[in-house]
Amino acid sequence: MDDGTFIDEHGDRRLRDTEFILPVVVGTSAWWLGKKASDTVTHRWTVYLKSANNQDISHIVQKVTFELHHTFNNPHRMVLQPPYEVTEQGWGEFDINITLSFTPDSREKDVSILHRLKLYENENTPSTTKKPVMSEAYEELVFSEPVEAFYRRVTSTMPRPAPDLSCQPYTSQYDERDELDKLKDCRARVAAMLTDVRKDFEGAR
Ligand code: SLL
Repeated sequence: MDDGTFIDEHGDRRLRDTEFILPVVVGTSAWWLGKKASDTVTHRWTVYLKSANNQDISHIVQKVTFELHHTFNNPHRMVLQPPYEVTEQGWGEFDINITLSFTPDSREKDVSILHRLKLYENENTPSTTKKPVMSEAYEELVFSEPVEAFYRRVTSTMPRPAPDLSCQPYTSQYDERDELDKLKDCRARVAAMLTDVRKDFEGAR
């Protein structure tokens, strides 16, 4: 009888046609040090990874490693518990490779996300010590046909709030309705553009 599961090549039972989605946000927040800035230290910054809906994800994530620029001491920073963040001081912007490892029972491969540390707003916005410069990106990590035991374990756990990040007050609160509105907006614009293109095309014939 088909119970919606199958055994993969490693002998793990997986759920057919099922997806487990983990929405996350990666970001940086940077404070300009103003009068306290020196040549080598102009900013204090934090790079972080959090669940997009502020839930504790430590039952899914085993560790998060942040690969900093080689000018930092021990650039390979491993964080085993939430909050998944690293705070440092420096002078320059660079790309940070963020690697997530999942709990072994997921049988999922590590996932890497590249995120650029942002210290400066655009040219027309002067630096201020009043609020941090933020840069965030939303990512959906999709586990397709997940291992059944893992899926049952993580979906039966009551969601718990995530511990606060050090830059918590400045991080965005992800709102699905906002995103849906943006998507609708995009679709409408694409449809309008297509109509224009079609009109031009018809006109040219
Ligand atoms: C740049 N390509 O030139 C980049 C490199 C490196 C930033 C930025 C180190 C601080 C420290 C630091 O801020 N490195 O060693 O304490 O802009």
